Amino acid sequence: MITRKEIASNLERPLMQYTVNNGNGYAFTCLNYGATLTSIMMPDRNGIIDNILLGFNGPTDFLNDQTYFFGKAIGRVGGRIKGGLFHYKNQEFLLPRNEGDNTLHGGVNGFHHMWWDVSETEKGLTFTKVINPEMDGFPGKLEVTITYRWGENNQFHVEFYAINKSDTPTLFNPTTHIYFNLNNDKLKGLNNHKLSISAEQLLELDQQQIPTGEFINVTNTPFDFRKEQNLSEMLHSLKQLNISGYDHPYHVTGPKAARLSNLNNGRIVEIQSDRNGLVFYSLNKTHPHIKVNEGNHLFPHMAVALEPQTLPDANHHPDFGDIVLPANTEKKYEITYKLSVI
Ligand code: FUC
Repeated sequence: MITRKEIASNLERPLMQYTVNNGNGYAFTCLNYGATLTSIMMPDRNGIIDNILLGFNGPTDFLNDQTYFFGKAIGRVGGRIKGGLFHYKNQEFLLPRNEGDNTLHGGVNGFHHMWWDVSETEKGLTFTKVINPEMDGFPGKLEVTITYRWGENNQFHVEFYAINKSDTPTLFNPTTHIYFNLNNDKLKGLNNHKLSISAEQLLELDQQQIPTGEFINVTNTPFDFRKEQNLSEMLHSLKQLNISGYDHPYHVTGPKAARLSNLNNGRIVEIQSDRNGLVFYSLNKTHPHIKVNEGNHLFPHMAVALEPQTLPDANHHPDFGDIVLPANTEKKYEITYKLSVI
């Protein structure tokens, strides 16, 4: 069942909120701005139904955010692009720079900052947009479709499809920026969480968090999540090395990218994707005046973002994967979140 309501009418477009209920306590809610996922509700072991995502306190707080990207669709390209540059054959394209000289999460006018047309399907929603270079600063006219839908056994599916409807090449490496906190009481932060990531390597980053091109082996480091690990303990060991938290691209092998579970209440989220990267961000820097969910103040490590994508800055590193969408070509990506309780 799908319900919709208008949240605000005094904006460029009416801000609409949609809830897609899958029954038995499972439901997701999103906005037509940023294709933002504001909640995924699910039960725990004791039958308590709660939102497993972290996001702003009120739906209008999601407007204009350029810092946290809570629940946002990210594109055309997730992560950082060195120098905000894209070279193709003999051409050079200047991309929107929004973090020093670099491009982050599609620039200020990326997917997260756009109004989307929404249509309802049987168990989901489809967001569509025709994006011209004047709108976001990337080359090429891109027709984008994002789908959020329920599948079998409470699997939540995210699908990205784009077709380059121009004679100019462009880049396409979208992701979602949902942050998970599986506790009912979000003030418990990442306590009680266990995480595994199917990766033997992560990318080395420079001072500006741009990949150097080198891979680092996780063995004997606090980056080793091949076996599931207690997240709070791992954050503690990272701090012993004077690293404030996780903000790292993992090189994942196989379709099962990661698994997050809660020791206390039995909630499990398994993330599957067709990409070779997963950015693990433990929400390291926060402003204390920000209010989230039911009105609590945001604090560091209150939730975790696990962003499946092709390894960041791939357009400068052929061995990271291919994110170029040449003229008149199309591409589809899929992320599945398997939700369950033990
Ligand atoms: C992640 C990080 C960034 C940024 C953003 C909100 O993708 O890699 O550092 O802070 O999320």
